[in-house]
Amino acid sequence: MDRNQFDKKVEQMFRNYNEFINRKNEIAENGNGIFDRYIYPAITRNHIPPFWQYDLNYETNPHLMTRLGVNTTFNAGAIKLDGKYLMVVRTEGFDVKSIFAVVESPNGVDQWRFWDHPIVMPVTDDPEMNVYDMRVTQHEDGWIYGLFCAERKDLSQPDDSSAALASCGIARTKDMKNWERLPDLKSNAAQQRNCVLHPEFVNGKYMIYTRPQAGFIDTGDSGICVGFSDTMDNAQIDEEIMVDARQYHTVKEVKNGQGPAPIKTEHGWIHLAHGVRRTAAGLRYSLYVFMTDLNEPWKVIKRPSGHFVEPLGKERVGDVSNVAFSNGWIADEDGTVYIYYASSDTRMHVATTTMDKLIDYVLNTPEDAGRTQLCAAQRDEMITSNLDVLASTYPDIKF
Ligand code: M1P
Repeated sequence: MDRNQFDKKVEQMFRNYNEFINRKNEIAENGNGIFDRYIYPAITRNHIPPFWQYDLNYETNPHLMTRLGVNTTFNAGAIKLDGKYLMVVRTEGFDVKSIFAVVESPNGVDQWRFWDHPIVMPVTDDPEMNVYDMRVTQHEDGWIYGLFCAERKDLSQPDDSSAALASCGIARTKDMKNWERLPDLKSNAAQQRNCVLHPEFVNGKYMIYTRPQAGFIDTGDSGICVGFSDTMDNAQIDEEIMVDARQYHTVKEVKNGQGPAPIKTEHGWIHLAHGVRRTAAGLRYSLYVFMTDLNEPWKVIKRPSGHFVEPLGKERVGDVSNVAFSNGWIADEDGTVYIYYASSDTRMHVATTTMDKLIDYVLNTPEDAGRTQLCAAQRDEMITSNLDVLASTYPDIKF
């Protein structure tokens, strides 16, 4: 194309881009009363600025080709800072390397805009191949910590080109722009993924949610655990206590992992986690919620049954299908809770609820009755009560 066509195409590209990222999102109909989904995903690869992917120099890219493509935008940490809603998105390039990138919204729901530059995360003296799934914690020590998976080739298996080691990478910042890399977490586990820093000191120590793993994919007999460290400068946990174990015939039968840092309420800490089931179609990831004790956050005190968010409709399809995954949420001052979840390792979504509803959900959703006969009786009891309510209060409703 000639220079004139090139210039016009660049201008059109940015017009389309601005129109797209300024699009308003809307609550989808048919909510479940617990939270609202939205009609559009929050962040997709179409939100990536053109100058991240195209060489805009006519001399070096006269066909205006994508030079460094971005495939997916998912598994984002989240924080509200200086009145802005921020996500730290895992952007996966065509080269299959994940890069953390901050996106900003004025309202937590739409108009997400990527900061001009991604985070070029400093490395330790053992640089990793890949980083992903940052959990952002505003800790009471004054730092904002990002804990993420740092993945390296497993050099003990040189003949297996996919053998990898997952460990917990740690970095901290005050402004989400300048990151100080700290040594990776040391623990007794062979591998770690889904590690999250608790926002408060517990008995004077940093408390870290972990998910010790036997291998890169398999977790062995682990679940969501916690360990304690005297410092984050050289974080080390000597012992891990089980918080929430995997369980036969539940949404967390095969494995689970802590989502974002828990939210503190007067009743206890509310946790968002993912659970994994094995099906004939492969693994299915959904989100579930539980509450732990205020003073002993490793003790579960409430377990609403089943999943909280499942991959639904178009969310079910993507690079890794049938996955709902969350590592970010924001509890706002006005009581709104923004739940950021990724679908199928491909795109980000937002769902909104309120603290009141979330607390009601945790405190009043029945626990899993344990087995099918008891679950049938549990449901039948509610049906019987509802039929009474319908007959006495809503006699005109037909069903
Ligand atoms: O592909 C689904 C998810 O798989 C992993 O999660 P987990 O360690 O619990 O199996 C992670 O790689 C995550 O990024 C991914 O979304």
